[in-house]
Amino acid sequence: MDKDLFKKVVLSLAGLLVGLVIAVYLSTQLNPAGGSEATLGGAANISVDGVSDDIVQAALKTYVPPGQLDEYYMFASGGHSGNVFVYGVPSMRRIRTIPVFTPESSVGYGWTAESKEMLGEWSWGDVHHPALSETGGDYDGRWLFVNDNANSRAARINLDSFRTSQILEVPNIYGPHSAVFMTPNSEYFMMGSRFAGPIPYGTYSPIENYSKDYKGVLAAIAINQESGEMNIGWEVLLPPWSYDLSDAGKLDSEGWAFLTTYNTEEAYELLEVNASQREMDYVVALNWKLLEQAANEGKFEMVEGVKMIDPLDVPGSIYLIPAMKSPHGVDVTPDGKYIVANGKVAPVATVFSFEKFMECVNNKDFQGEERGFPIINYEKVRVAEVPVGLEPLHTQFDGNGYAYTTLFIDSTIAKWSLDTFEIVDVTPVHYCPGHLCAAEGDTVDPDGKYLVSLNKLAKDKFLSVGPSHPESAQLIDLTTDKMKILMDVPTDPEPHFAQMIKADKIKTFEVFEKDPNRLGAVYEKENARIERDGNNVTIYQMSFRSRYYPDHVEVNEGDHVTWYVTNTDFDEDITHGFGITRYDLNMEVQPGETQKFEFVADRAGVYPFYCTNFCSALHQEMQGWFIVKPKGQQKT
Ligand code: RUQ
Ligand code: CUA
Repeated sequence: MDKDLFKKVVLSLAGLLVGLVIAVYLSTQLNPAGGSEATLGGAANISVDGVSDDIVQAALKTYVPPGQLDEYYMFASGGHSGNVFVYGVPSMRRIRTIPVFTPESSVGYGWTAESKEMLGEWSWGDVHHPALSETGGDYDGRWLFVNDNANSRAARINLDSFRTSQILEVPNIYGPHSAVFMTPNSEYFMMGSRFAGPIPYGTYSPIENYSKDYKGVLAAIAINQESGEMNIGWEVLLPPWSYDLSDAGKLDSEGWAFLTTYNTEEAYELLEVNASQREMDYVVALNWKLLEQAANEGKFEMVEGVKMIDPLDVPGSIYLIPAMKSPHGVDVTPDGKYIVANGKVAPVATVFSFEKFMECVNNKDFQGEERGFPIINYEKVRVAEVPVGLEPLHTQFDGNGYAYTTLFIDSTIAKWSLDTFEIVDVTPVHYCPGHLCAAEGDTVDPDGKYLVSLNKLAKDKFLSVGPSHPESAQLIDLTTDKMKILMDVPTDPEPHFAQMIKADKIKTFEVFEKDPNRLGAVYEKENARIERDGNNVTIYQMSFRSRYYPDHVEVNEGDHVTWYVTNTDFDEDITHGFGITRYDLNMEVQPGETQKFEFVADRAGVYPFYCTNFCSALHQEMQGWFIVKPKGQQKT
């Protein structure tokens, strides 16, 4: 028997067993009313009294038995928690919280010297949109980038360690909500502004000068292909409109970026009404390769240390495509041929042809201009207005020729054909979906297996926790003709966008390697030590099952303390914590890793420290004393 066939047989036998266990369990739990026969891989019929066939099938499709792993990772934005949440699909188990813009004491993020420096002066952030790195328009599993809509920052998470490794402040942008979206070979990710404001930061201009002095900005953040290091490549000035979540062109449309806008009315009060006056706003089509070239040729001014390009100096870099009334998300189809703009205030998803757009550009076939940018002739580029329903927000793809659009007001997801532009299926979701996430659903090669609806409201879906409820995510099966909801899970605020990547694309490492050149690292007891240089004390400490070495440390009140801890256990998952009581210090040190605290010992007394991660049978004994001698008692 060949290996694959053998695996299939083993798996279907295992599946059968699991199914039987569930069936027996369910039959003991539920009223025997009516009955159901579920067919398991054609191998057996499972009849469960009182349980519909749908429920049995859904349970079988989402149950990941002990010892088996999920097929996908889903990285979901944690909104104003400042975090990223990692789920396994199809089990929808939350595997990890990755702190990004907010301190998280469970891993010492915000207390270690390195993470404290990364977080800088801000104590919160607002993560909206994750973007996985790409090669050839497909996820490659190297890095995940996210935006901070509140404090105009970008962050990189290394996917070999699931840790935030860099935070970059992006000047000149007020609230980069239209972010982050990735170019097909991770040359850049882009960040476009939600708010307009005078630049640089700190410039005063009264609100009446909105149209003249307030600017929109898009930043192109360049990615070092070896290290993932982010640097600001260049920025481009935009009209003072609001830019929403955008997408980069791919394949046919590679080299372009598409941003939806609202408030082209340039209203600065009562936006709810005044920003919805026009029947049409725009999709801004931006030729990033041309702008990159302009940056290389010196066609920019330096603003806050950043190359700022005025697009009017680079003819052909920006075109406006009329799009229906305050559109929200814009998504490029997997083949790069169509651009789908979701209406928000109009009940349609509008499909534009990239080929026809290029024809208009080449023939200078415009219907006018605004703020010096040519307006493309709407009738010539629009191929369909798909009547998806009320308040369409975002669209994803399955790779089988279908698109899926969330309808916020209708509380549904509409499935429609990219060939006939007809709606083929609609499923209710609970409730008010914003984004949705299909398996690799925004790449050139979507998997089409699962879809997750990221819903803003979850009233009555979970046990009540008071007036405010969690948000909800619903897993939907895309392998059947009709979309089928398989399960609901609660999520923390706020599920904006998520991306789902095949699990085998991510390669994590198991332990930090021994590196005698690493600053502060010690691996042998004879090297562990406390050094003093005037008021500066440096501690080189080891942690291993089940002690610290040294396990008491004495300093003088007022000393500046640099405290390195190296975990010399090179076993996967043997993490030691290190918390100093009543000194507001806590960290984790992963296997083989060195971490550092820097602080001033400004209070005298005795402060026990201990290991906060349960690591061994004698974990409770893993402790020591930090002793600070009062000023008056120190010898000079
Ligand atoms: S945009 S819910 Cu913040 Cu992601 Cu559409
Ligand atoms: Cu080390 Cu507990």
